[in-house]
Amino acid sequence: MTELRTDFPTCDLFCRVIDNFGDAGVCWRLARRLLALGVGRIRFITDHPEVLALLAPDATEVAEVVPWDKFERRAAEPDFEPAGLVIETFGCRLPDAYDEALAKKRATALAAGRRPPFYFNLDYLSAEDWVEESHDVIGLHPRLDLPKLWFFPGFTSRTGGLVIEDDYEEKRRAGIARRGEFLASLGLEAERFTTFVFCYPTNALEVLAQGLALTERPRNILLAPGAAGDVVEARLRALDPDGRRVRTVRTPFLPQTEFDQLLWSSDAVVIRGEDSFVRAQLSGTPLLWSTYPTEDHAHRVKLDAWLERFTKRFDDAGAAGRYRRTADDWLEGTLPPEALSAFLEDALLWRQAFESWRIELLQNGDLGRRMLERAARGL
Ligand code: TRH
Repeated sequence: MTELRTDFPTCDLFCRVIDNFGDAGVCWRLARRLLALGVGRIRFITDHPEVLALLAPDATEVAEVVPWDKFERRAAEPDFEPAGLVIETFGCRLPDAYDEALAKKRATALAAGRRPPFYFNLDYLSAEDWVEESHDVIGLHPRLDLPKLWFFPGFTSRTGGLVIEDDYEEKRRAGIARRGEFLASLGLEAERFTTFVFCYPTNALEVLAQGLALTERPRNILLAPGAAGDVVEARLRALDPDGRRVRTVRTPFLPQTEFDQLLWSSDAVVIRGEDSFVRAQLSGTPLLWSTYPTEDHAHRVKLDAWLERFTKRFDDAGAAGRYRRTADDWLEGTLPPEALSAFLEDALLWRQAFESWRIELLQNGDLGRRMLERAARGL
């Protein structure tokens, strides 16, 4: 596919980190994608540059990374110039001084008959039906003449799609071919069934450890850094002290550009959040989703909405029903260890649906491209 040539030379992308890595992870993946599509220069404004540095050690070579406070002060200076493309993420609210400078730039451009800056708010990912109604909707500023477009990533053609690089398929093929080499670099045998686990401390970790260790055929377990991995690792060592059933490895925190290799090297994954969840779906590796837990239980609604769409991809209604129960019970914490182990044993059974879903997502298209095409049309 040919790269889109965009005529937005500059972009300001705002990212507040609520917790964990997902806010910066989603924003940074999009930033890279926009640069690949021809945006000349990105200012990445974040209140937690250290989170970005972990995800992308090369971030400052790729974009101008500006701490939020510093940028807020800069935005109040009289000669400050906002970018032509502005992306607020997850309703993080831009500094007032920035909104004012942007409204001024807009007024000047309109008066001169030039294209005004384009202002997005990019929201969280959800498979819920209401997303299609809220996507591509203009919101007005309470005080200023500063319209902003609500844009939602998503799983259907009536949403913005997911970030998918043009060379994703090529990279995936190469990554799958590298599986043996990658697992060997971690001291693991490639012939073994391999599961990557990146979940939350609030998940049913005891069940997970017991289910992983419940096997006749020795398994490889890759555990991501973090508290959940610490607990599962300790339990696996207790359940299988001589490592006859499970060979457990803690993976280092890989740069985001290398994260896919964990998914391409696995036969099944337990995956969390938003960005990792998307990458797992694009990989086609059968997954159990640890939806980001919220106090209002929105995570259950999110999982249900996703299951509703995904399980349609199963050819076999019985398998679809079993998958749905497994996924629901995993999130609820009611999944018995035997069922967790059976999910892994039956990975081949799920593959067809995950492959078909992944193709659908690829065909549905790329969020970065959709944003630039939409911005080019103006408000
Ligand atoms: O880290 P997450 O749980 O983040 C979030 C946040 O909590 C956020 O507030 C919430 O809104 C969101 O979940 C739903 O999960 P996520 O989104 O998958 O982000 C993890 C990022 O970390 C992702 O970009 C992949 C990256 N990563 C690496 O680059 N290397 C690694 O080794 C690992 C384990 C992750």
